Amino acid sequence: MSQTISEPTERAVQDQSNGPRMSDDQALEALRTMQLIREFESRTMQAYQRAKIGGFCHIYTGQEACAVGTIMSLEKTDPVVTAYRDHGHALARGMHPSACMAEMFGKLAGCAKGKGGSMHMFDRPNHLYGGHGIVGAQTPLGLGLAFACRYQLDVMGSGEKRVALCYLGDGALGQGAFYEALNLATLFSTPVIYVLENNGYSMGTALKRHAANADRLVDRAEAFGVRGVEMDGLDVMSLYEQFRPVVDDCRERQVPAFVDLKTYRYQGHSMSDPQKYRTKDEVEQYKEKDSIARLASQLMTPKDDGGRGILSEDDWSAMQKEIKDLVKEAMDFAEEAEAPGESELTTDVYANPQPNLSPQSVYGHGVKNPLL
Ligand SMILES: Cc1ncc(C[n+]2csc(CCOP(=O)(O)OP(=O)(O)O)c2C)c(N)n1
Ligand SMILES: [Mg+2]
Repeated sequence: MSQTISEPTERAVQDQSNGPRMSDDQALEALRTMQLIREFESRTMQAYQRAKIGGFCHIYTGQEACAVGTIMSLEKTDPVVTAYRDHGHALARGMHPSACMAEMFGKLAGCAKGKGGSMHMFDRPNHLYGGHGIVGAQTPLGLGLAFACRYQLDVMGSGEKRVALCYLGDGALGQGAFYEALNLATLFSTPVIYVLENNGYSMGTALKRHAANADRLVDRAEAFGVRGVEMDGLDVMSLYEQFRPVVDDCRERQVPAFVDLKTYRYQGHSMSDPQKYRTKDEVEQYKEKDSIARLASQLMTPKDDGGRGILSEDDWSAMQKEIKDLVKEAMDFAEEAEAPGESELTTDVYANPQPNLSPQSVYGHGVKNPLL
């Protein structure tokens, strides 16, 4: 059954009292990061088709404003955790495109030494704690990260109020672990913000077919005493202006929140999805509301006509070219980078390696276990 265009963006988006306006510099930065993600994803698809990338691979194109508008509202030390559609979050969090692409190519220079691949982007210096493949599994982890922030503040006297951002897809709303996490979030008063990237589908199942009371998903959070807010996930400036006050409030009061972002993915669920469950027309209608085209146009429109008037056609072309070159460099880097050696089979695998395991029991094929 195909989803109609009235899903999900025409569902009521609550009126929000807006926070600080996105500055001109921030708006340009948002445009650049969103375009970086788009270009990166288009190269990722090409590399996947050339069999340079193995395993599952989920493309973020269409949802760029979600990662960018929310991550721009954070401090650098706020922890972030997400699901498997994670390349955009990694880039928005500051991971270098070369480290991200090398990870997908399974190379040693990847952010997880090539052992995680597309679904497991991990970047501790930038406080990104994955990339998780089990639907909903990141939701208790988000709670744990927020609990750690609170513990460091209250018990260890860090003096730093932090918030944790935990992204989830609409499909993850069906996981019980999420409600266990919401329950504890209120009980323990943890500053976790659950960001629902509501793209209207869980694989090939439309939201209305998998979620009861789909027009009021915020009620689920409110049932646990967690504030729930709906926002347009296709307009990065308004998203930032509404999301930032939520972050500030959760940081200040050290409380949780839930944000339902209405968005859309242009590509199939993963690289192997024939997309029989939706029409081409539906995708085209969402492309007309494209978040990057919208932002570029807002920045190019003269002030007198209600825009920002800070970007010329030439500036925009130059920005696109600079990003194209950067992503091409990342591709070349990933292609040429060294593959992990056999010794990497056991590093970072066990926190407490068991010395009494025989090499055969670990590998079977007579490969020497360097830990033994
Ligand atoms: C526990 C579990 N069940 C099933 C799957 C298979 N699966 C992978 S992605 C997915 C759909 C999730 O959709 P959603 O949460 O909306 O995220 P989106 O792909 O739209 O970003 C499913 C069912 C899984 N990975 N984990
Ligand atoms: Mg979804």
